[in-house]
Amino acid sequence: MCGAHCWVWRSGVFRPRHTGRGHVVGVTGAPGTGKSTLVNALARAYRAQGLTVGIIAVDPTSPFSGGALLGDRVRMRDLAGDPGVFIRSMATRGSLGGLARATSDVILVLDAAGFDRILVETVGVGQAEVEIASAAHTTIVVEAPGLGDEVQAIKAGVLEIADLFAVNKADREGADHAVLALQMMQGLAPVGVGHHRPQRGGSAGHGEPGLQPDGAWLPPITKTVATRGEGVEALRDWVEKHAGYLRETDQLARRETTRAASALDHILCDRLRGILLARLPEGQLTACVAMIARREVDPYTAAAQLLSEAGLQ
Ligand SMILES: Nc1nc2c(ncn2[C@@H]2O[C@H](COP(=O)(O)OP(=O)(O)O)[C@@H](O)[C@H]2O)c(=O)[nH]1
Ligand SMILES: [Mg+2]
Repeated sequence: MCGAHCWVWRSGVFRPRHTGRGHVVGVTGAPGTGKSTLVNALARAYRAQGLTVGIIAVDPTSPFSGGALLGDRVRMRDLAGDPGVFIRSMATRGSLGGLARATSDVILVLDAAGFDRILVETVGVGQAEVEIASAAHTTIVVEAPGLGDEVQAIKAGVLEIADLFAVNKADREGADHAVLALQMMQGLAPVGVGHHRPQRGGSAGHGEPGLQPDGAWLPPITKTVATRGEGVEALRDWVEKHAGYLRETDQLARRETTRAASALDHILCDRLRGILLARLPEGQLTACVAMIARREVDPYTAAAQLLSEAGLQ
C-alpha cells in the first residue's frame, strides 16, 4: 500500500516525498513548569495566524496523554476539536532509544501530513528526552519560579539545547529572579556552548537577545503566563525569528544532517541487532551476558565471539 505520503524511490535513495516543511519546536523543562499549558497556548497563537499545528506529548504527566487533572483536560478540549490541530501522545513504555525513534517517526508523519508547526513536549529529565528535544529545529526550555530551584534546567542538563527560554508562571513571585539567574548563566557560559550555536559574542548576557551583531544566536529569555496566554505571542514570534535565523545561516542544513545521521544510525543498529540475534542459537546472548557478569570474559571479547559465530566478522 503506497499512499500519497509514502517513501518513494527517487535518484537512488529513498526519500520522504512530502517532508521537510514543518518547523519542529521542542518544549522541554522540569515537570510542573507549565509545558503542556504553554504548548496549548502556543498552538492557539499559531492557529490565530491560520497555521496548522501538530502536537506530540512525550510526557507521562501531560494532559494530552490523559495523566492530568480534569481541569487541564477540559482546557485542552477546544484544541482537540480543531481540525487544524492534531494531538498525539507517546507511550513512555519500552526502551528510551525506542521512544526517541518512535517520536522522530511521528514528527516525520506529521510533517508529511503538512502540519506547519510541530510542537513536541518532553520532560527535560532524561537523556532520551533531551535527545528528542535536540531533534527539534527550535528548542524552548521552560522554567518556572517556585519549584524549589531557581533554574531547574541547570540540573536537568538541558541548557545547552536551549534556543529560547520561557520563564513561565510570570504571575508568580520569583519570576524576575529566574530571569536574572538565566541571564547570569548566559554571561558565565563558556563561548560556543551548544551543539548548534555558532560562537556567541563576548558580551553574552549583556547585549540584545536574539541575533547578535556578529551573527551568533543568543537565546532570548521571555516571560509567559501560559494559563492566561500572556507573552505567548511574543514567544511564538521568537520561534519564528529563530526559524528565520536557521534558514538564513547554514544551521538548518547542519541540524538536518545531524537528525538524518542519528535516524539512520538508529535504524542500522536495530536491523543489525536483529540479523545478529536471528543467526545466534537461542539463549546464546543471555549466556554471554552471564559470563561477562561473572567476569569470565570481557564484553569486547564476547562481542567479537558472537559476531564471528554469526558470520558477521
Ligand atoms: N500561576 C500559573 N500557573 C500555571 C501557569 N502555567 C501553567 N500553570 C499551572 O501549572 C500546573 C502545571 O502545568 P502543566 O502545563 O501541566 O505543566 P507541565 O508538567 O510542565 O506540562 C497546572 O496546574 C497549570 O494550570 C502560569 O503561567 N501561571
Ligand atoms: Mg506536561
